[in-house]
Order: sequence, then structure tokens, then C-alpha cells
Amino acid sequence: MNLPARFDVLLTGIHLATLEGADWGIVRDGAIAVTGDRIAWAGPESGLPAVPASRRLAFDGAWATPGLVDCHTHLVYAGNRASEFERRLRGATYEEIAREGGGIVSTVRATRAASEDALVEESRPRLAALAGEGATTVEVKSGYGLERTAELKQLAVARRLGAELRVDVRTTLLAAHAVPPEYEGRADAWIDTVCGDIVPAAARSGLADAVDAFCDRIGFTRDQTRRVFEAAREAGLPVKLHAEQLSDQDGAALAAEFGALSADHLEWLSPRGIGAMAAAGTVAVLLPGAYYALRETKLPPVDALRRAGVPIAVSTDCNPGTSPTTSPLLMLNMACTLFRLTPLEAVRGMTCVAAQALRLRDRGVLRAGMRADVAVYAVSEPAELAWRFGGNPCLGTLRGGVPCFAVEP
Ligand code: DI6
Ligand code: FE
Repeated sequence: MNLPARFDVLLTGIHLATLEGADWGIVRDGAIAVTGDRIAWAGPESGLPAVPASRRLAFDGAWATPGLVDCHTHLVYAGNRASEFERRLRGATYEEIAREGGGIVSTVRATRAASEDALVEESRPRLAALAGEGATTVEVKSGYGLERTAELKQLAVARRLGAELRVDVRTTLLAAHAVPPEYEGRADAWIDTVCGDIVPAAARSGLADAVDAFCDRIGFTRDQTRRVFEAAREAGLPVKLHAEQLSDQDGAALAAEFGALSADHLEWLSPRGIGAMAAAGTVAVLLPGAYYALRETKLPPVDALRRAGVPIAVSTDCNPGTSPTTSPLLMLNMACTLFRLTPLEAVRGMTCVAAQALRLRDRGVLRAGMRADVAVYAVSEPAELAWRFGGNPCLGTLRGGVPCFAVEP
């Protein structure tokens, strides 16, 4: 093993859930040493190499996990949808509100009207809240601009916030989220614009790492989604899909056909879709917050996904319409309580498997050589992370090697 002459940061007095292998990868009384933005050494403190450290953080029995990876969010938006929530409680459905020009399109109006600086201000607390519970990598989608400049504005805001808060932000163009008001009744014409103008512009600007679409009754058809995927392929960007959320459109199989990183939501996923995802290595991203907030009753086929060996990730889906949460830890709990994942599956789903859903091979487990993204929690065993709901035991994180702790140990 190549050890540096000095460690920049050394964490001691922690138990590790490395998530190496198929289990928790527990190392009691461990230590993590960091050089630059990489883990230089991780293991039992008794085996710590005798290398001096510039900065030492000595804990007293906290637990360290890989930094959380929130692989599906829409956290850059303006305004809120509290009044839509009230309407839904009085009986209106999400689909009805969308068809009347509310829902996603109401957030589009607010997001277009906000300046880039105003969007940064509105969105910062959301990214900070995710990071405050241990997230070190967060995917952020556009989809509330629905015109070229406003879509790029959202992506630029996401990147700015990532740089400011030292969270590794991955951006996804979601111009095929809804039909913008200017194109009402002309979904195909909007897809022409998305494919001919917005996807190429996003690729040229370097502001998008991937392309997503909403394939559903109130979103886009399978054929329209296919066209978006073809434009993404042409532009050299990987794809992912909001698939089978409200109905079965056979979207997951289409995503798999394009080698998608992930297919997300999946309550209505069919056996055919599962087989296609398994064959393509497409990750299933489960979003219990949206399931909960829409009071869905159709569960994603978790057992069938397990049997087929499809990797399962869990994410917040942070968005104003269907998952107005900024709590990744609450999602771990909901993934267990609502979807019957085990705490280990849920935590893996928000670390190593979520990293896989973003095709990031350098994070998601605690091991020398990986990015020094670490979350530290005041819990007495790692399953406690999924057991609790409503509290935040996170003491802080290392984000690319940089200690971010409210109170330095
Ligand atoms: N499915 C969702 O759950 C979010 N987008 C999507 O395609 C909801 C977005 C919103 O309602 O604002
Ligand atoms: Fe979403």
C-alpha cells in the first residue's frame, strides 16, 4: 500500500460501516485517514500506520458510513405547492391538477420568473439540509424551466450550489418533464424542440451530465421518450427515466434498451420491465417520498427486483409536487416501513447502489483510494439510521476530504 508522508485529516474513535461486500462491512474501533480528496487508509485503529496527521478529529464511538448519495432530486425550483396539497387533501388528484395546468407547470411559472441568484437563495437551504443529514453527492434535475434558457439556468444554479456547499452535484436535463404552456396540445412539437435544440445546447454548455424524461399518462409517450433518448445518445449523454410511476408505459424496458443508468419510481413496473433492467444493468431507484405523498397503494415490485438481481437505490425525489422533503434519512425509514427494504438494503441504496446509478465508481464504500466522502452519525449501530424517523443524528461529513462539522470533535 502506498502511504503518504502525512495524512491531511485523521478520524479516530469511530466504528465503520464500510459497505464493502454484501454486508455492512463493520469495523469496530476504526479510523479513516485522508490525503487530499481521497481516503488514504481505513481500518481498525489498532492497525493505523504511524503517519503524522495535520488535523485529527477524535470521536467517541460514533459511526461512519460512506457519504450519502441522493441520486434523484429536483431541488432547484422557486415557490411552493402548499395550496395544491390542500386541494389534494380535499379530493383532487395529482393527475387532475396537472391536466388543469397546475402541478409541474405552476412550478415552471415561478422558476422562470426567478433570477439565477434568487433561485440559488431559494434552493440553498434544500441542498444544505440534504448535506446536513450526510449527503455528499446529490443529483439535481432541471425540468421547471421548459425553455432553453430557463432549463440551463436551473442546471447552472445546481452547479453553483454544489461548488458553494462542497457537495458533488451531478446534473440531469429533464426538459421532457411536462409540456410547457406555449406548446399546450402540441407535445410532439415540444419534443422536436427538446431534441433539436435543448439537448444539444445542454450538451454543448457542459451543464448536463445526463438526460431524463417523464414517461407517463401526464408526461410523454414511449415514442416521444425514445426520441429524447436518441437525441441524448447523439449528444453523448447517458439517460435515465421517470418510469412506471402512475401507470405502466413499458418505459423501464425502453430505458434498458438505451443502457439507462437508472429507471426511477417503478410502482407499476412489469415482469418484462424487470427482465430488461436486469439484462441491461439498469438500477431501480425507489422514491418512497413520492409514494407516500401521493398516498399511492401500488407498491414497487421489490421482491421481484431482488430475485432478478436488479440493484435497488433509494432517493428523496426532493420536489415541490410529490416529495417535498429534504430528509434522506426519513427516506431510509420509509423505504423500510413502506417498501419493506431491510435497513442494510436502504443504506446501500443511498450509498454504493446510488453511486452506481450515477455511474460514479469512486464512492459509496469506505476503502482506501475512494473519494473521501464520509458521513458520521451519533448512533449505536448502523441500522439505527433507518429505524428512526424525524431526527437527525448526523454529526457532520467529509466532503471530498474537507471536514464539515457543526461542532468539531
Ligand atoms: N414525477 C414526480 O414525482 C416529479 N416529477 C415526475 O415526473 C414531480 C414533479 C412535480 O410535481 O413538480
Ligand atoms: Fe422525480
